[in-house]
Amino acid sequence: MHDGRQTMNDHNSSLESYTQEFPNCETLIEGEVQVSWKINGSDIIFQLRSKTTVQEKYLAFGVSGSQTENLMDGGDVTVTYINSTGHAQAIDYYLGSYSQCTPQTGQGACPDTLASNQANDNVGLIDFFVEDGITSITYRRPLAAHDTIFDKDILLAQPTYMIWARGPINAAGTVAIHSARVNRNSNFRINFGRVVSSCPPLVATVDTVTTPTPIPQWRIPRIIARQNTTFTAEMGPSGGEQGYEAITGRIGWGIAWYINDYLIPELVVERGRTYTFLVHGGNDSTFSANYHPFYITDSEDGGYEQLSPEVQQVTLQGPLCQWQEPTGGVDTLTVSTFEEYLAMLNKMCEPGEPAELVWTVADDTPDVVFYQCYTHLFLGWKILVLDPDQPTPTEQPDVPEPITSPTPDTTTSDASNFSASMILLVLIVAVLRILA
Ligand SMILES: [Cu+2]
Repeated sequence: MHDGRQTMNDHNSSLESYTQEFPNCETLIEGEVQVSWKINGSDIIFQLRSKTTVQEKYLAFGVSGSQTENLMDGGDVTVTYINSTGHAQAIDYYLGSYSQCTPQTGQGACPDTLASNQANDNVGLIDFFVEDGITSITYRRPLAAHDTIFDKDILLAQPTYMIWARGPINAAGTVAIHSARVNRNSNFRINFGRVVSSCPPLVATVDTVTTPTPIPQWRIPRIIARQNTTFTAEMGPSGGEQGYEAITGRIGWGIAWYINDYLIPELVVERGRTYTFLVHGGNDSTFSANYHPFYITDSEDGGYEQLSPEVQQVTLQGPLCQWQEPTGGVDTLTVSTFEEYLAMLNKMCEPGEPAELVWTVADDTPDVVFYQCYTHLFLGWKILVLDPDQPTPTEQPDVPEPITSPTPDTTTSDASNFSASMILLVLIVAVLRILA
């Protein structure tokens, strides 16, 4: 845990005036998270205080997307977190839709500056410190919306519907799906113009040595396909810490590919064989949250669209089939096996025939490739590629092995880094065809 003080002295205002007691306070999560504020001219200064702050976990707080309920969609929030180098961040976000940020289109939960190149980051970090086990991040934003659409007003004359959420920051540096958030029907409003208010004191828990309990990984069987085989590719929830995160060792968004009704199973294929993927990833490109073109690549990340602005010819789509958790969600930590989890899910399918990807594995295909989503990062997993005379490895390792990709850095937008991914992608594009 970072313990120290980081200060950004904004404008010429004195730090003293910012760090004196905040007259107003409201509880976001009882005993865990509080927000204090004060009005400073045309700005409002917020201080978020949290009992538990883990690096790369965000706390987002801001104005609801609706004036009558606590709605994430359309919300204008500030995402605060401590990054991997121990520095505080306070970033102006617009929650355009309930999906991962797609920087190319600005759709999803994006920083304002990615949501539109017309929009600005109107939030300024002021101060960050840890004291008595309580982490405080202080930032300011204008009371009045600066960017139309992407910012929302905070009114002093009447209560404002507010939203908050907590969750992980993903490897791309943007928010992943929340692990906790305000209840949509909670009628949570704050009267920012009120005179004075207080919260019960926030007391850090004095932990004896906290050894994080390892989270048991769901056992997802490999699909061994040493003959020509047809697979079905659909979307579903990523199963939280026991699913995608445990399997891959990284943070996803909250949805992932399901192959033959299994959450991101490892596929074992053979060079020279032909595999057909029946793809149900959604085909409405204007709705990026539900648009998941399927492709195979040597990139562990996927999200090809985010990596390359110029090549857009992959159009492998099909009507969406998506497994969904029941209303209210599932606490996956109480579910001991994937099979138990799947039994709780319902599958919703749009009408129509799936798209069909036909892939004949070439002799020079690398030993490990990945099935991914073209629009979003971190939705797929591994395909093990064997030679015809090579025996199937018998053991599935308990801990994901580090993947060594032949591409040195697949997360930048440097065009020179795409070549290795592209070679394989182009091979596949050459053989794909779409059923009418
Ligand atoms: Cu996708």
